[in-house]
This record gives sequence, structure tokens and C-alpha cells, in this order.
Amino acid sequence: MPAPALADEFAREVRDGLGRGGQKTLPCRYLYDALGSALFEAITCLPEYGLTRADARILRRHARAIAEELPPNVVVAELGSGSGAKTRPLLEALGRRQNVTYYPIDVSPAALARCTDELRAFGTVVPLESSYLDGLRQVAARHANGETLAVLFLGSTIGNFAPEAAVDFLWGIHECLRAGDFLLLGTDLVKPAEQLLAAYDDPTGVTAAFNLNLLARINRELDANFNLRQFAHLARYDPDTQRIEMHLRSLGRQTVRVRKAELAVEFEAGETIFTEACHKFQPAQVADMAWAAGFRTAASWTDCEWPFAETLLRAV
Ligand code: AVI
Repeated sequence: MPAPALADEFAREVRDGLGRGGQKTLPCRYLYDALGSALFEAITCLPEYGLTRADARILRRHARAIAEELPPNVVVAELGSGSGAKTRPLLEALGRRQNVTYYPIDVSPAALARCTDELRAFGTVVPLESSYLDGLRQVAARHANGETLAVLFLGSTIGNFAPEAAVDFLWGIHECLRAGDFLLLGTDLVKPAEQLLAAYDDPTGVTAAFNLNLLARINRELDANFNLRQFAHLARYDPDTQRIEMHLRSLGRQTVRVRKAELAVEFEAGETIFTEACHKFQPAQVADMAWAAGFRTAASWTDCEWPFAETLLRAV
């Protein structure tokens, strides 16, 4: 069970998102409890969801080239490392020339334990159980003169932020860096709508389960009575905002009670809860977003099987 303060925050955000007039919303970070994280792992194995494989392929194929862009004495920190499997080729490439210190930052102690086991052969692993920016502040506090910090933010998690929030978040990273430090940013690129829709509404229903689990989590943690069979997963692509939107659509008129949020929510038939936005980028937009947050593009690598970019940014 989550600590009481966290449950209070969850209750408050659920009340704010479902209790308002207009479009109902829920913050996407609550998709990732233990079951949600396991379902996300399953999503990354789906044939229709090429994003994670493209990210890993670029890091595998271009590990040496990326390492060559980084100066000696580089220290690596990764935001949301998970098991660290994707990062291994880069640490191996860096480890051939120096002893690397690697700080994986993640909220999941289980993921950090796996990551430490997986990567300790390639460097000194210092796991930090923390949110992204709090963890990065801890790394910055230990960052010695003469070292260059390279932050990895892979997997196109930046695409789950609204555009302005993405720039604010990149500024938050920038504030932890010194001029000349690096950020390696993974971004999923724009591709045909049918390909994106299949990736976010797979025929096996794994993404639907991932999305519906958010209601199940509210039932479990906030004593609610969502009937999951009365909601359906919906993914749409908006070409103007270049984003996939995930929603949960009410299949009929219904009232749901969320006791720990002191809330009764009325749903019309067909009304939706907006649960996640997944923005896709043109390469020039990645450079512009980074520029607005105090970074300049040093190099970039793309995958040709599934358009995805790994962009190395230098803090100015
Ligand atoms: C974590 N994030 C980059 C995923 C994405 O593709 O935006 C989350 C996801 N949602 C549904 N499928 C995957």
C-alpha cells in the first residue's frame, strides 16, 4: 500500500481530474503501479509497438559513436533507468576506455536492483531510488570538477509531457548541469497514423489492459467502484498536435463513487477520461524544444525501421 501522504495526493488528483466540468482527465503517471509497470513491459514486447526496440537498436548500433562524442571522465546518470538493459552497450563502449560511474535513477527499488546486477560488470553503479529531478540533484551534488555529466532520458518519455511542460522539464535537467554537460534524449518520431494507432490499440488488448488498470488502481487504493466492463480503451491520433491520445470511454450512463476522494462522478454514455498523451516529433522540433531549454544539438542518430531519434544535446 502507498504511504498515506502519497495516497492523499492521488485522491486529490483524482478529485481534480474527475470532479471538474468539461473533459475528465487522470494523470498518466498513475498508470505505473506494479501491475501497470508489468503491463507496460508487455507493451514493449508487442510487434505493433516498435518504439522500445528502436530505442534499444540505436543504442546498440551506435554505442561507439555516441561514446566517442563524450569526453573522457564522463559520469552517466539515467532518468527512469528501469532494468538498464538498453544502456548496457553504451556503458560497455565507455567502459573500454575508462572506469565509468553510472547513476540509475528510478522510483522502483526492484528495477534498480535488477539494473545494478545487470550493469555492475561495466562500471561503478550507484542506484538512486528517487524521482527524476530529485535524483539528478543528488548526482549534481556529487559531480566533481573535471568530470562531465551525461544524462540519459530515453524511451521518448518526454513525449508524455505537454509541450510547455516538456520544455520546463528539460530546463529542470539543465539547472542540474554545467555548461558542456550532455543530455541524450530519446524521441519517437512522427509516422503514419495507422502505424501509431496499431501501436497504441494492439489487437491482443495489452494496451487496453494497461489503460483500464488505472481504474482498477483507483478501486484498489481509493476504495472506488468502477466497473471495468463498463469502460473501453480508446486511442486516437491528432495530426495537428502530433499526439496519440489515450482515453477510457464510458459504455453507458453511470455514477461511480471514489470514497477516499469523497467523490461521486456521473458519466454520460460515450463520455471519456483522457489518461495519456504520447507526442511524436519531427527531428527539427526536437532541436527547437532542446534549444528553448538551453541545449544545443551535438549529434543525432535515427532508426530506419521505426522512426525514432536519439539526440545528443550539449548544455550551454
Ligand atoms: C512511457 N511512454 C514513452 C509510452 C509511450 O509510448 O508514450 C507509454 C505508453 N502508453 C501506451 N503505450 C505506451
